[in-house]
Amino acid sequence: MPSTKLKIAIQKSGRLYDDSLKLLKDCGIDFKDGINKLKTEADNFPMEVFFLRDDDIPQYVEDAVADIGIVGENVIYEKNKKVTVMEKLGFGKCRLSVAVGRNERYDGPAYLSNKRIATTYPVLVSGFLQKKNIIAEIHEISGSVEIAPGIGLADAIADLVSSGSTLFMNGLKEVETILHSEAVLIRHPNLDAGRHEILEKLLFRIRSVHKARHTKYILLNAPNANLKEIISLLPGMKSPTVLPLAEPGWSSVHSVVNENEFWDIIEKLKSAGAQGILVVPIEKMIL
Ligand code: PRT
Ligand code: ZN
Repeated sequence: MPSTKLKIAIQKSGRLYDDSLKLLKDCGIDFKDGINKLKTEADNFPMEVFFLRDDDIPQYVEDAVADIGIVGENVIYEKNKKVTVMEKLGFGKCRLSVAVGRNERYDGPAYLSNKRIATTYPVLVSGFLQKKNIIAEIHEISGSVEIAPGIGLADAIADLVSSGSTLFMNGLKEVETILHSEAVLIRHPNLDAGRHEILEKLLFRIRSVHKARHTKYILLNAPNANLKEIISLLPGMKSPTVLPLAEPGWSSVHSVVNENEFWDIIEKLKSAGAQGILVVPIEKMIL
């Protein structure tokens, strides 16, 4: 009997391609990448990788052609397929926003009443309009949405925004956010036990990689007289490791700190007499 493999669908090329590959590689999964390929097999993990257009991924996962997939939330909620969202992946961040001409006076969603809105996201936009009790005309177009107001095709647009420079360059301003989106891992709603087990292994690795990305390993030298104060500043996984230095009266302290509190803690450590502070990235973090 052939052994079970988990089939994952990722974007073939485009904004999610590099980060999706990197995530799998950071999880220790090796395979040849997807330029001019439809699928490949991992060398060291029971996984097959399919390279597809992002718009098709929810359908393939609903149909169990792929067991899992990596795709933007914007695509999932627009396509409304029967898939389960497992994990936010922290890349491909953007928002689906409504934008109008820079010089328009926008005073709330009522502005959009009876206006023409160009978008590639008709489902999400009509959901937004319904929620706001606004009746407007949605023009579904397949690309270059941002030029629609300039050529008289629409009064407003709803499109994905990340830096905002596309809107700016087209004389538009962002006035409403319909959805915040990032890449997520999705799965078919009913995976068999074998595939489920592989997925659990993958999720465990993904979470270890994420934890590590937000955490740094810190080493410093502390005068023994201030050890207590310095240790109290370091949360660590359990408690910091303290080792005596060759020089009497000094210790080496090792711990982990969260990225968010990092600069704050460094300042306090310095004022408490810590010296030779080294901060190094952590590759994986198993809790
Ligand atoms: O060929 P395929 O169908 O697979 O790819 P695609 O062309 O449909 O998608 P792609 O690669 O452009 O985007 C894939 C996913 O990346 C999207 O579904 C989003 O989840 C995510 N993402 C993140 C973005 C953006 N940021 C983004 N800025 N997708 C598109 N954009 C576009 C936006 O449509 C607009 O044209 O970038 C422009 C705006 O960018 P800023 O930086 O000027 O604001
Ligand atoms: Zn697409």
